[in-house]
Amino acid sequence: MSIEPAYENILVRQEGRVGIVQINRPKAMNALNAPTMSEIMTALELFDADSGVGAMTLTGDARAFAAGADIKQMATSSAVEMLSSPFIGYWDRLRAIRKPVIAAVNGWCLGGGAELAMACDMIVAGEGAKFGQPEINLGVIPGAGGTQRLTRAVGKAIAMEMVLNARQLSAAEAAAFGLVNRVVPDERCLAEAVRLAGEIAARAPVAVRLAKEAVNAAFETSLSEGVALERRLFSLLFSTRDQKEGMAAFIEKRPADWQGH
Ligand code: DAK
Repeated sequence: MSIEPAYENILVRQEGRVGIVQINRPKAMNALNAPTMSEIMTALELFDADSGVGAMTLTGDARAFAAGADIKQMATSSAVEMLSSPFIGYWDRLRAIRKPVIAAVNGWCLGGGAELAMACDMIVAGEGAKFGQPEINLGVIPGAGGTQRLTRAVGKAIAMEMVLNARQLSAAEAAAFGLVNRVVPDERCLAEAVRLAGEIAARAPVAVRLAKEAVNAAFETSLSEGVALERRLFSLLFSTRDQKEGMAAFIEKRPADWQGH
């Protein structure tokens, strides 16, 4: 019998093969304190280890995906405390998740909240979503990958404006600049992210995991190293039953029956 952890700051459920994690601190605009980040990561890691789940969706509520790290919690911290804070480790744990994670963003997506969404694999945005790195207004800069992931996503010009001058992006701008995958009516945001996650979760599971690994490698390696990794992962997939099944199904003009091995 599996025992579900008791969560205080998130809601967790499953729809088909999609695990859904909802940040639930509405009174604090879903600000990300350490217990909330810990619970998010525990829930995602449990879904990652569950063969009944093929992809995950991470969301907030109608007003905020997350308004950043909890300012009240870190306001009096020292530099040494921030340097040695375990907080940043939660983003590393998110990077280590092997199945796709799709952020469904409504409302405010600021600071650490934007960094959390950007550390996911895709972002579906409601049309009223607002993205920003307002840390400069607090006398600091992004500290959980914002300067790096944002710049890779939207380019130097827009990233400079957002990080140095707290420019906010509307959902439409975020889509135009390549930060989000698609914009949908606010009330459709989570459903669209779950639908997209469900489509991916229905695909060959090992190929999906290695596809994610290969695309992420494009941000970490040189072109030649990345292409070499891709070639090894591609070849590795020929050891799976699903590769034999997928190609046989094409030749026999029938849907493939994926087994995940
Ligand atoms: N932290 C704590 N509480 C927050 C919050 C936040 N980030 N954002 C909102 N709240 C709280 C407000 O204080 C308020 O609480 P009460 O006063 O009712 O107790 C409640 O949520 C509702 O907020 P507002 O009254 O302000 O609502 P409005 O609709 O007027 O404005 C807003 C919504 C989202 C525009 C506004 O709340 C806002 O500007 N929030 C702050 C956004 C922000 O500056 N975010 C960046 C935070 S800094 C680290 C790495 C990275 C980080 C930390 C550590 N390490 C390497 C260790 C990340 C840092 C950040 O994210």
